[in-house]
Formats: sequence, C-alpha cells, structure tokens
Amino acid sequence: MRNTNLLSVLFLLACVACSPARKGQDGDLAGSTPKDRLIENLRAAPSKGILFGHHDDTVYGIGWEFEEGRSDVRDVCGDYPAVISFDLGEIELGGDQNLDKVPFGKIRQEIINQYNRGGLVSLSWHARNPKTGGDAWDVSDSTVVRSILPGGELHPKFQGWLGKVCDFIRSLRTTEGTPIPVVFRPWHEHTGSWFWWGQDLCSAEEYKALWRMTADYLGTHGAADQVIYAYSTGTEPRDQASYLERYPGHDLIDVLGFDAYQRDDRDLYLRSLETCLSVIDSIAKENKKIIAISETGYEGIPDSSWWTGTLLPAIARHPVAYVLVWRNARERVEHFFGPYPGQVSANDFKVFYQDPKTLFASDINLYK
Ligand code: BMA
Repeated sequence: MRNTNLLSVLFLLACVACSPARKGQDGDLAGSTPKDRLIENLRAAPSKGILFGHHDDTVYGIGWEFEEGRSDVRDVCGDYPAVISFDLGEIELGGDQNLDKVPFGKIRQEIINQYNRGGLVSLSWHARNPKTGGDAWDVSDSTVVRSILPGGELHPKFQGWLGKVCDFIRSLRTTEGTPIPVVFRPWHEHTGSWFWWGQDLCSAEEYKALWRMTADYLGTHGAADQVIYAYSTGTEPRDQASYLERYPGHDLIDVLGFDAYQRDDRDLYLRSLETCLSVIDSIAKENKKIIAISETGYEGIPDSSWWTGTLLPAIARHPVAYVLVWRNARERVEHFFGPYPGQVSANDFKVFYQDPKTLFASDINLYK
C-alpha cells in the first residue's frame, strides 16, 4: 500500500472516529450511548405525550413496603410509571438506607428494573447539613455552602460526600455491565429558603459554584456518561431572569424543571404552573432543553377528579417531557400524592392513564 493510500485510510478512520453519532437503519443512533439516546428520546417525548412519574413508586406505598414488583400506580392502572425517582439523602453518612428508610441496595435494584422497562430514573439528594450536622432543612447557618466550596474548611469533608454519591451512581449497571443513565437533580427548590443551599443561605455565585463543584466531581470520577442534570426551582421565579438567576449554565443542564404543589387554592396552583411553564418553555425552545415538572401533587388527593380535571389540562398546553408526583409515604398518614386502590381519585387516575396524552412504562423505551 502506498503512503498516500495509507494516509487516506487513516484520514477516513479518523473521520469515522470523530464524527457525531449517526442514524442507523432502524433509526437508532449507531454508536450512541444509553445516555445519548435518553436525551434524544426525552427531547422527542412531548411529540408523543407526557411521561408520568412517581417518587419511590416501587419501594413502598400505602400499607406496604419492599414487596417485589409492587407499585401503587400499577395496582390502580396496571402499568408502572414511565419515570420513578428516588432520593439519595443520607448516602453521605455511609449507612445502608436513605432518609426515608429505604435501603440503597433496594433503590439500586429498582433503578435497574426501571431501566430494563425502558423507563426513566431521576435522583434527588436531600443531603444533610455538612456544617451543623442537622438535616437538609436546617437553615440555621448561612455559611454552609461557602464552607464546602474549594478553599472552605469543610471542602475535604464534602468531597467525601460527593464520592459516596458518585460511587452509588457508578454502581448502577445492568447484569451485562451497561452503565445506567439517570437524571440527577441536586440542589433543588433553591429559589426558596428551606434547604441549606436555598436563596437566603448563599449567594448566586456560591450556588453556581456548588453546582460546578458537584458536576466536576462526578465528571472527573467516572460518572460523566451516566448523569443528565436537572435544574429545578420552586414556583418563585416569575420571568426568565429570575428563573436563570442561579442557573449553572446551558453546558451543564439538560432538563429545566420546577416543583409546585397544590394546596387548598386550586386557582393559585394553576396560575403557578402556567407562569413557570411559560417561562421555562421560552428558555427551553431557545436552547433545546427538556421540560419537566420535577415534583408536584396534591397531598392526600381530596379532589376525586384531580388527574383529568386539574393536572392534565394544566400541563398539556406546553411541551412537557415528564411530570412526577411525590411519594406515597407508608409512615405518614395523608402524606401521599399518587393514587392507590380505593383512594377517591383512583377511578379518575385510570381515565388519566387511558388518555393518549399520558405515557407510562409500557408505552416507551427511552434507550432505543
Ligand atoms: C419531603 C417529605 C419528607 C421526605 C423528603 C425526602 O417532601 O416527603 O417526608 O423525607 O421529602 O423524600
């Protein structure tokens, strides 16, 4: 082979190696990773419907815990949620269960099960207060974020905490060893001041630096190909500027979300959803981001037609990829946000499930 030919072959090989993922014949992105495919599928989701999610769905529900295959949502409609979220709170302490007494081994297994169903997993982290030793809601000290940033006295300790999170994420693998991608949603609801990373507890620069430090750690310790980041405010932002005031950057974030709960005032809830969704919708359109209602619900669901009468019409007006309701606590009567058999909104949830606009686990495979 002549040198010029050799050079052409090398050049062609280099082009193939460096080119972005290509469409395969079956529409799959040839050479893409599960994380790439997940992002693409979440971007495309709103053209098919809205993925329904439930926190801690398969680990406990009303009157049960840790029963193989069980889910309150499935007990009502026959299908698993398309999205299940779990919380890593207290993983930083090195124990074997999280703040809601769910063993991390159980969470890991349920993440693998959800991946095998083609569904999405989101992880939040109600990290304890690294300075006071209190919980995530301990807002007694407003120097906590500063103290864990590079140069701060608790920086080395907090790097250890990030290490625990990173180890857990890296342990999420199928039996064949495929790394499972997850949405990671740390430092949420920071536009309020009820967590130690909240609005009045740190400056915008400190908050952004906390995000950068978190992502840098995971990125440089082997979790980069498994993590998609979600930025998730409360309902406080009223416009693009306030939503983005503490935004860590488009290079880091793929999912734009917010948490909003209905309390007694239905109209207030509907107005909050509409305000937040229209703000996020405009940012997402300009920057190709995925829109999520990362936490919502009506505690105790006293409204028997809440699913089709309030939630669905409110979210269907915007290209929302997923909406997730919070947990069905087995240890706190009335602290539930998903349906269960016999609950007053269970029949309405079945209608919500049947609506072509909602997507559940059997409707999707986010990794193909
Ligand atoms: C809150 C409540 C708490 C729980 C925490 C983390 O909204 O549900 O009971 O400990 O989330 O899951």
